[in-house]
Amino acid sequence: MSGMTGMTDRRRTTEARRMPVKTGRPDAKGTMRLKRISLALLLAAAFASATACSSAPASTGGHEGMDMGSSDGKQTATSHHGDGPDASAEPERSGGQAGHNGESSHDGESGQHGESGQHGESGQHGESGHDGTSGHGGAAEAVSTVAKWTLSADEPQPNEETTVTIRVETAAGDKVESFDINHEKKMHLIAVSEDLSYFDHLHPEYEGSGEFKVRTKFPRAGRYKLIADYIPSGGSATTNTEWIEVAGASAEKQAIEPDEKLDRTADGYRVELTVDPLKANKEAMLTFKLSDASSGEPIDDLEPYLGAVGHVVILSADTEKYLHVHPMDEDAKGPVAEFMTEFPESGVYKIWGQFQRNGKTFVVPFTVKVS
Ligand SMILES: [Cu+2]
Repeated sequence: MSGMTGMTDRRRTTEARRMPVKTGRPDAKGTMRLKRISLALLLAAAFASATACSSAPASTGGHEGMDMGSSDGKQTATSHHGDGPDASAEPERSGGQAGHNGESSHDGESGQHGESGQHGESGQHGESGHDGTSGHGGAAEAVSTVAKWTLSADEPQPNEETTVTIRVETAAGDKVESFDINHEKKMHLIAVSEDLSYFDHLHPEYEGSGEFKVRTKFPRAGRYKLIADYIPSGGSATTNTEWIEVAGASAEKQAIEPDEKLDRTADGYRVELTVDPLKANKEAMLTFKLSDASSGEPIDDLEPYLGAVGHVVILSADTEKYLHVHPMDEDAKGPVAEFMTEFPESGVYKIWGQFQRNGKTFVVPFTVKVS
């Protein structure tokens, strides 16, 4: 845990900039926002590491940009594209935001859920990350923000309720009061164990003055990565990440191996996934097909969850690349749900599909190897 607080101090300040190209610099905590350009660009950008504007519009900009690889992991570039269809609609916008439409407001909820990672809720939103505040040419004023993370315990214990507080400020340390609702929430928080065996999707509650809180439990000792997605009003979709450490002897990490077959059963549902193509830097269609695990009947009455038929979160095996994807048709009900995305580079990725039916959300994980 030292991590958390320690970092705060070192965070550097970055001011909001309006340069045309933003760099994906992780301001301190790795805030990066991507602007949403087209899907493809976005993605590419997100992960390309520094690129200049000219070369890639969405580029992550600068140098400091996304090095996602940074050891402290703080910066994740997220990209979310995901929101499929509209992605291209708002070129100047920042990543994620555009995509979502469905936001209604509820913010409030928050919270919590679970611990188990398994069902988290889902929500999504996407944003992306670079910092780009305004982006290219954007005329809008952009707000560049950072997150300061605090845990209720210096050393959270496994399975013990822990409150995570995320304070969003401008890079200069000023308060940020207002956040856009994205997929029904002001903030979406993804928590994963380092080996990606644990996944949760939480919605911290906004308490005003830029502060969000959520209570959760981390099931085992070891490191967890927390990824907060939000849109400061007037700014663009932002992703801030933080590593935390849960006390105790770490259990053995599970290897992150690609699934032999993208067909699995969870919560009584059989879910078959196809990814076409499983290649980096190409638009890839993720198609989930759901049926009742026992009867084989197709599931055609999925319910919207956070404004869409499903939400997909994708992380590279090293946790550095984070994609948040929304369905092509948010109003679909199954048995098929399609999502368009683009893997930024080859490698192993874990994909969590989140759906809701009969008032209950469920999560189905898959691991793929992208060539
Ligand atoms: Cu969410």
